[in-house]
Amino acid sequence: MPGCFITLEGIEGVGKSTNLAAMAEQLRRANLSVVVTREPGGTPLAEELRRVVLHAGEPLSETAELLLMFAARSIHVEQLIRPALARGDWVLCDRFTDATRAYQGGGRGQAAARIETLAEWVHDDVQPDLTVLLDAPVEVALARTRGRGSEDRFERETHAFFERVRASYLAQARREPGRFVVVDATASLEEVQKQLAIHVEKLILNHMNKSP
Ligand code: Z5A
Repeated sequence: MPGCFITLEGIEGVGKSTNLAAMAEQLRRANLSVVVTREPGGTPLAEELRRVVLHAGEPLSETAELLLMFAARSIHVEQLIRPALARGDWVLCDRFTDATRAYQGGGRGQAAARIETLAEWVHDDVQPDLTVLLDAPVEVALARTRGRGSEDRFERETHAFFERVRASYLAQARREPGRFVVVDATASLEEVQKQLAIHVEKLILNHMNKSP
């Protein structure tokens, strides 16, 4: 039976990396085989593209940024995500195409139709079973990452940019309530992890009920 694909989304600082680790631990305790990965990146070559897109040493057009995100995604899906799901693994991914919809679509203003064409081309057969949107006001999320040192191209963006990204994420969650769960990331870490554990448990049970 194919595995399960869970993605974590949200603006910078909402706690994706922190909570991904706790979710992976929960799945392992349930004796499931887990692959933890991230975007952009996830394979050596896709990580090279991540470095380019986050730390380009020269101006990068919005079109080039969008195409680099999907180039990295194409490598990641082909080399890691699709084979892992085919083996029956549970794949936990820190960001996926919803991030492109939010950052390149909502944030930069790239046309939704263009993004959907690329998404269909690159991973029509690979879609998340569950997407957790960790949501917090921009000032709360950004305050958590302040003082971490050198900033990438996105971290240098304006408050207004992150407001557009957050609004796009929330609109996506409203459009696809069957796939998204929105978790209040301003709650304590303990409370956030309690909420996430409930959603993961539900998914495990649903998946087990589907098995032949
Ligand atoms: N990007 C894009 O534009 N298009 C795309 O298609 C994709 C990505 C895939 C890199 O992403 C950039 O790529 C990203 C969007 C763009 N840039 N931005 N912004 P990334 O995911 O690698 O980078 P990030 O979002 O900047 O990650 P982050 O800053 O590490 O955020 P996080 O993983 O969500 O947060 P965290 O590291 O788990 O937590 C931050 C701190 O908050 C940490 O000290 C925690 O202990 C603390 N924390 C976490 N939760 C709580 C709660 N509940 N209470 C209190 N404190 C907490």
